[in-house]
Amino acid sequence: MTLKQQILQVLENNRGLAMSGQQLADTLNVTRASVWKSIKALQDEGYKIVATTNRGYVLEETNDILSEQSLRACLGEEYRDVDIFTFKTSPSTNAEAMTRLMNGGLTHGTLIVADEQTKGRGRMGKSFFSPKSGIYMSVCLCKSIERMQDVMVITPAAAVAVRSAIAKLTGIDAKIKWVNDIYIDKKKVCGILTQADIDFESGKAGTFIVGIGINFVEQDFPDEIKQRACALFQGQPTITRSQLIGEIYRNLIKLTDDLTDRRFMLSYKQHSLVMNREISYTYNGEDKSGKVIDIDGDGGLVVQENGGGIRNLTCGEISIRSSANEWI
Ligand code: BT5
Repeated sequence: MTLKQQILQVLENNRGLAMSGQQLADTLNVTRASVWKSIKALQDEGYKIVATTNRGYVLEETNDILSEQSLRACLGEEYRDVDIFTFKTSPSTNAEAMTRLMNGGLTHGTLIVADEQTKGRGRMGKSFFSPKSGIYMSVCLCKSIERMQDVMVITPAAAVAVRSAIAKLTGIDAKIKWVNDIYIDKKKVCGILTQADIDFESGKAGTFIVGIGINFVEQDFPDEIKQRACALFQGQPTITRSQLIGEIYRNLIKLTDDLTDRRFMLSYKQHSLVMNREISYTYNGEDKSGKVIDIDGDGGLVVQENGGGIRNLTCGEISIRSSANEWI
C-alpha cells in the first residue's frame, strides 16, 4: 500500500473523527510533511478531508468515493483478508470477475465494485443501465455446491441480503419481485444477476458470481425504463454506498455459507411483492395467468393457474397485477 492509501485507510477507519498530522505521522512512521502531501493529493482527487487547526484532518461522513479503503472500513475485521477491487468505470463487474476467474486469480469472497458500468448486464442478454454514482458490485462465491436446489436459492439469498441491508440502514421497506429484483413501491431499484462457472467435465459449478446493481441516487433514466425504475435516494443520501455494500456483503456471505439452511426463505416470502397476487407469465410459449399461493423452500413460485391446476414456476419472467389494475 502506498502512503496515500495508508492514510486514507486510517481516515476511513475513523470517519468523522479528527486525526492530527502528528498522530498520522507517528502511526505510519513518516514525516508530517509527507502526511500533508498525501492529504493534499487525496483532496485533489475529491476526498472531502477538512483540515482544522489544532484538531487535524477529518474525513467527512458524507464523503462517498468508493475505494478499497472505504469498503474495508465497512466490511470490518472479519473480512480483512478478502480481495477487493474497485473501478471508476468498468464494462461490467460480473465480466471483470469472470475474467479474473479465467486467469485463475479469484478467491472466495472477492468483492468487485464499480462507480459506473459501460456494459452492465441483466439476465438473458438484457442490459442494466449503470450510470455514475450507482452501486454495481459482484461478490464471488468459490464453493462447490452439490445440489441444484441449493444453487437455485443463491439469487433469493442475495435478494434477502439486499432487502434487509436497505431496511436496516435506511428504514425503507423494499419488496422482492420474484425472482431477482428489488422494488420500492411499484418501481425497480435493484436487479441481481447470478452467473455460474460450469466445469464441463464434471457438469458442476464451483464458482458463482453474484452481481448486484442498485440505483443509489436519482438518475436521468432512459425512456424505456423511466416509468419503471427508481433510486434509493431522491435527495442527499443518508448513508454512503460503502456502508450499504458492506452490509449487503456481510449478509450475503452469511446467508450463502450453508444454503441447506433455508431460514432466509421466510424473509424472502414475507417481503415478497408477488405473494397472493395475480400474475401473468409465459409457460412453454403460452401466455398464462394465475394467483401466487406460495413460494416454496427452493424459491419456486406456486401458482393457482386460471382455468387450470397448480403450476410450479422455477424461473422466468412474470408481471404482477397491481391494486390499481396495472401490470408491474
Ligand atoms: C437484472 O436483470 O436486473 C440484473 C441486473 C444486474 C446488474 C448487476 S450490476 C453488477 C453486475 N454486473 C453486471 O454487468 N450486472 C450485475 P433483469 O431482471 O433481466 O432486468 C433487466 C431489465 O431491467 C432491463 O431490460 C430493463 O427493463 C430494466 N433495467 C435496466 N437497467 C435498470 C436500472 N438501472 N434500474 C431499473 N431497471 C433497469
